[in-house]
Amino acid sequence: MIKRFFRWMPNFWALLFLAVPVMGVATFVLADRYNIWLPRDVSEHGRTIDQLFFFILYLTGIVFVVTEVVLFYFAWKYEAKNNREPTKFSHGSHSLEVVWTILPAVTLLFIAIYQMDAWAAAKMRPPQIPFTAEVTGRQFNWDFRYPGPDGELYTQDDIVRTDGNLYLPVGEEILLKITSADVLHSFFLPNLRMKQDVIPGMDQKMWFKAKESGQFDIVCAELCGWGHYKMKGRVHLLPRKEYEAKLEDLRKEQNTMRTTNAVAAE
Ligand SMILES: [Cu+2]
Repeated sequence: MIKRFFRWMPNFWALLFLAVPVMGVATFVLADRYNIWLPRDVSEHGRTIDQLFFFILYLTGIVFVVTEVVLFYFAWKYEAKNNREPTKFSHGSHSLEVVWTILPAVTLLFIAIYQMDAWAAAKMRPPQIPFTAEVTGRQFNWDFRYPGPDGELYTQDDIVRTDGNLYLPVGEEILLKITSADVLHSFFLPNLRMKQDVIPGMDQKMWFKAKESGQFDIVCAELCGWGHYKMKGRVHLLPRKEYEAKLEDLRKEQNTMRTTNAVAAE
């Protein structure tokens, strides 16, 4: 039966190979319509990151389609059924190999230079401002610590939260300090186009400016143990006034808990 199938459709393998670029391009074209494309960008710098992403996507996309079509063409043309002559192997072409080594090398070098500014802005030039909050990754939660009214971290009036909700002001430069209490994690804010590996024993910095208020996902992007899947949270981007009121609420709540604990301990 299989034999009969191949007699009926001698170029089956060539067509199967052709299906790869066709489905690949179709997925790309339809992704936006079915909402499985990039999450909405609410950051000020995100456009630069997205532009880089699209530039590389189109570049690799064109190479991908051309390669797949050539593969299809040869699979179709040299199908064994229609070519009785045995294959002849060649020892390769020296100049062709030089060309296909130099071309990708130049392309990679170009991308490396082209993205340098974006990298420096996102990873090398932190703003000279006090920390907005500290983020601690632990198996399997994100903990947040905010400076109290004195504006300084690690003092008596700090607010510590372990419920996975991070509150930040919108439209302002934000500087986060990122640490780990145990293993490698990765603090990922998809809607802010920000991702930073979290490494035990190291203090990392992350900075950005959000341009829209709302609630967005916090994810761990580094497999960190059995509970990695549930290491998620929410970032709440609030206008200045609401943000201040929220922090004040959290501080009061914390103080009440402290007083209650103190009373209970007596
Ligand atoms: Cu994780």
